[in-house]
Amino acid sequence: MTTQNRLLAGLLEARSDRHVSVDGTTLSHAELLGAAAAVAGSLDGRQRVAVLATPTMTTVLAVTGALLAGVEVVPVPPDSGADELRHIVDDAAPDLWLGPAPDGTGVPSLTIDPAARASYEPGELDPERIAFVLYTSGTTGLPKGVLLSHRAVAAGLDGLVDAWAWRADDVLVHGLPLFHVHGLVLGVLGPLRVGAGLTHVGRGTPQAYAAARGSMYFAVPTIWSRIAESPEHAEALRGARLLVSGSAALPVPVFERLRELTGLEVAERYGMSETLITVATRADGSRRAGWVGVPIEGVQTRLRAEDGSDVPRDGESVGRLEVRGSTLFSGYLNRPDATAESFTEDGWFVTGDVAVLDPGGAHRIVGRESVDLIKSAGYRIGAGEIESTLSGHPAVAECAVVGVPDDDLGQRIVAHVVLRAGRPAPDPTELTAYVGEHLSAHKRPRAVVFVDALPRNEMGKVQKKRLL
Ligand code: MCA
Ligand code: AMP
Repeated sequence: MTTQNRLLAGLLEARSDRHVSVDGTTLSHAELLGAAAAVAGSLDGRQRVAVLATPTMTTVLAVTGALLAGVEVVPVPPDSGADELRHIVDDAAPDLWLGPAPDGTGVPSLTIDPAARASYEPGELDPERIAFVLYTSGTTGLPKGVLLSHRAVAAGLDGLVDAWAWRADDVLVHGLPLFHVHGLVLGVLGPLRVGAGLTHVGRGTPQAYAAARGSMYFAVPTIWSRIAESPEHAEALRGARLLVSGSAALPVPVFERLRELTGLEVAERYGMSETLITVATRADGSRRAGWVGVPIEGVQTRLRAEDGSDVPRDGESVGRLEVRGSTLFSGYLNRPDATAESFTEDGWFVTGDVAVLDPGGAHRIVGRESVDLIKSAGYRIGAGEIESTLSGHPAVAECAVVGVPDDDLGQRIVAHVVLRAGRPAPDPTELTAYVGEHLSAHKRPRAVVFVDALPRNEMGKVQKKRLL
C-alpha cells in the first residue's frame, strides 16, 4: 500500500510566517521547502544517503530533502572517529554523502545549495519505507543501525503532538545533536510535521537557551541541571508553555529547582532509538518528579518479571519494561539475529529498562538491566565498544569500562585498565584521546584508573558492580 509522502505535512504548507533557525541561519518554511525540494530533485535513483549531522541548516536541508524524496537518511555523528565512521559506511553502504563529507570514505558527495529553490509535489510512498538508519550502541560490539520507517516516525510525532498539544504557533528551542532521535526526529521533524517554529541554538548551554525565546524547550537532564544551576538563565524560561526532559533520568532536585526558578514543572518523557518516544507526561496531565508519564497514542507497555509473569501496576513493584505499537522500528540493519533477540515470542520489544507502573498507568524508570549500557549526558554508550577499542592500545592488557553516578552527566565513563607486564603507564589522556580517535568524542572515558587486576568471580567473569 502506498500513500502520499506527507511526513513533513506542516512544512508542505510553505508558510512564510513560520521560521526555522539553526545556529544563527534562519529560513521561513516557504524558503526551507523550496531549498529542500531542490535537494530532493537532485536525488533521482538514490536509495540511501549519509549526512554528516553537524548542528547546521545544511544538515536540516539534507535530511528534509532526502525525506521529501523518499530516500533513506543515515545521520552520522560529525565527531565520529575512524573505526566508527568506517563501520557506519561499510554497514549502511550509502550511495553518497549529502552535503559535506569526511575524508577518505570512498563515497561521493553532493553539495547542497541553500539558495536553490524548487517546487515540490508529494509523491506516493509506502509508509513502511525506511526514513532513517540511526546508529546506536548496544552492550557489546559496534553500533547497530536502527531502521525507522516513515510510519514509525509519523506515529511517534503524532503521539507527542497529541500529548503536548503541539501547535503551529509554538516555537521549539533546543541545542541537541542532530544524529539522534531526540534532537533530529523530535527536535527538527516535530516542528516540520506540525508546521511550527524551531530555534536550534547550536550548543546546549544555559546562556543559549535563555537567549532564544520559545514556547517549548527540549533538553537532556545534563542541560536541565546546568540551567538549574544558573538562576538568571533559568528565569528567562518563565514565559514558556512547556519544558520537556528526556534521554535519561531527570534528578528530582533538578525538577524542584527548575520549578522554583521558572514556575514550571518539567514534563518528562521516555523512549529509545528503537521505539521512538513511547511514554510521555501530557501537557494537560499531572507532573510528578521522577515519573515519565503514560503511553502515547498507539503504544502499549507492560512490566514483566524474570519468569515472564506480569508485574502488578501498584506503583512499587519493579519489572522489565516491554513495549509494542506503531512507533516501533523495523529491525536492525543487517542484523536479523539482534532484531529477533530484542523481541519476546509474542512480539513485544524488550527495552532493557526496569520500571514501575502505577494504577493510573504512569511510569517511573528505575534503571537499566545491564551495567554495560551507559548513559552519559544523554548519550547511550556501550561499555563493550570502548573496551574493545582500548584493548587495541599497545599498553593495555585488559580493561573494564563502567558508568559511575555523576551529578552533571547522570553517569560518567570510567575505564579500569590493567597494563601489559613491563609497560610503563601511559598518560591517561593518551588513552582517552585514543578512544576519541577511533570512536567519537562523547565515548571518551572521563577518568582512567590503573589497576593490578580486574575483580572476577569464580567463573572468571569480570564483576563490574565491584568497580562502581
Ligand atoms: C568531554 N570533554 C572531554 C572529555 N569529555 N575532554 C577530555 N576527555 C574527556 N573524556 C570535553 C568536551 O570535549 C568539552 O570540551 C568539555 O569537556 C565539556 O564537555 P561536556 O561536559 O560533555 O559538555 P558539552 O560539550 O557542553 O556537552 C554537554 C551536552 C551534550 C550539551 C549535554 O553532551 C549533549 O548535547 N548531549 C545530548 C545527547 C543527546 O541528544 N542524546 C539523545 C540520545 P570543549 O568545550 O573544548 O568542546 S537519546 C534519544 O534520542 C532517545 C530516543 C531519547 O529518549 O531522547
Ligand atoms: P537511546 O536509544 O540513545 O535513545 O537511549 C534510550 C535509553 O535512554 C532508554 O533505554 C533509557 O535507558 C534512557 N532514557 C530515555 N529517556 C529516559 C527517561 N526519561 N528517564 C530515564 N531513562 C531514559
